[in-house]
Amino acid sequence: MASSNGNHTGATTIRIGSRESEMQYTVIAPTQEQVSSVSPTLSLALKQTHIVRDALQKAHPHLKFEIITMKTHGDKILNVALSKIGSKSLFTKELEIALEEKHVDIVVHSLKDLPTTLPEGRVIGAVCEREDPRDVVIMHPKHLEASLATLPKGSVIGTSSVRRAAQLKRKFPDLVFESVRGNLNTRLRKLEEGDTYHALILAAAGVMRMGWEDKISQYLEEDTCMYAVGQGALAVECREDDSSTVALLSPLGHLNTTVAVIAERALMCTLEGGCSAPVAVHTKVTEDQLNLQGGVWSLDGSEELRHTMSTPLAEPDSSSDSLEQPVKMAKVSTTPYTGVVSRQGLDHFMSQAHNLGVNLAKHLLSAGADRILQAAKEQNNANLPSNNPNLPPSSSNGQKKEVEVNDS
Ligand code: DPM
Repeated sequence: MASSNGNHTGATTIRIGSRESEMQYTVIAPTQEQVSSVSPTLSLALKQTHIVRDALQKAHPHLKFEIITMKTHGDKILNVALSKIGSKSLFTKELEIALEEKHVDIVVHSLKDLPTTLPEGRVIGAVCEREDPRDVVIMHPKHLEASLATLPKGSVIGTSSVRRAAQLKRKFPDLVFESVRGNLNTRLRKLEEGDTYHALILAAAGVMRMGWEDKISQYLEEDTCMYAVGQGALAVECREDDSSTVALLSPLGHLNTTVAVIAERALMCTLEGGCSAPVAVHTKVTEDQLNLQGGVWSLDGSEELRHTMSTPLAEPDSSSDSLEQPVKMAKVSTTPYTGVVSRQGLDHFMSQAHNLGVNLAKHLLSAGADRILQAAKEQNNANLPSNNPNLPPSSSNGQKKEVEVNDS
């Protein structure tokens, strides 16, 4: 935790690092006077940072929270091929450095963008309550009455996610899947103002946080498209040794979300899938049980492997859904729970959830997931156009991979 005046006697300020807003301006009317009344459209990253800042402010009214924005490497070089940069932390590196050098105290992420192994000395201090984790369809204005099942043959669906493309190709072989790049604002503009895409597939959570709920045509259920590990949950990252900040984040933690994502991340970690692997999940938490369905697909969707497992979750205090613990009880333990801070009293649930993910992964591996994932990895590494998931995996055309623009 940082203090504005170097000690803790005055007003303490917690500094929150965020990717800079795209600050794309929505022009309300084309006249000169009205152009001055434009409203900035915040990026998803900054909206998410505001959500966490507001929750922290509510939990700690006496503290000050300051958002420090920075442009990340990935934001600056959107047109350079990924193969020339070769970095997965394109959008987070500057933030990681700022955290390490103590220029900021916390950083807000979409959990699905955080690797299952965090950099040394870093922890997820809180996983906030999950938004709707499903994927959704946003239709072109010309096709508002359609669904994926009724779109004409050959309709082009925009997504750069191999997970979405693989599952949907299997279900809708007559649709064509093409990469769509840019942040959420750019993608929506490409859909609505262009003639390239008939529809986009996006995460409901991002769409809702942008305030575009009324643009959603269809929610995809698990028989059609299972979601990504961690999708819909926000994670707050901090330094492992910064125990006062770890304690401060405690009220933001949401128990059901935390156990669900620990199971999902343990599955992903054991499968050794990265965030671009065709791996998906569907998780249900009931009062006393955690249910995890996991799946892996070949890139063209021809192979599918799914399995569901569950574990009992015995609640010592079923009336409370909060991770809040007295400050001095906050205990940090990173290794077993894929980066998520463990808190005394909840360790039991976290370990049950973690075991569930590991066991499901082991089951899938023994049923052939390793072969499917290895083949997918080789096809990706062979520099196949992963930004064009519609091409069959064997038809390498030598096209360079482009920057996978992360929306958050
Ligand atoms: C990751 C993927 C995508 C993002 C891959 C996947 C989607 C890329 C694309 C790991 N990160 O989901 O299979 O569609 O081209 C991202 C989004 C959000 C976080 C946007 C989205 C918002 C939702 C959330 C990009 N990261 O998926 O529509 O907070 O979970």
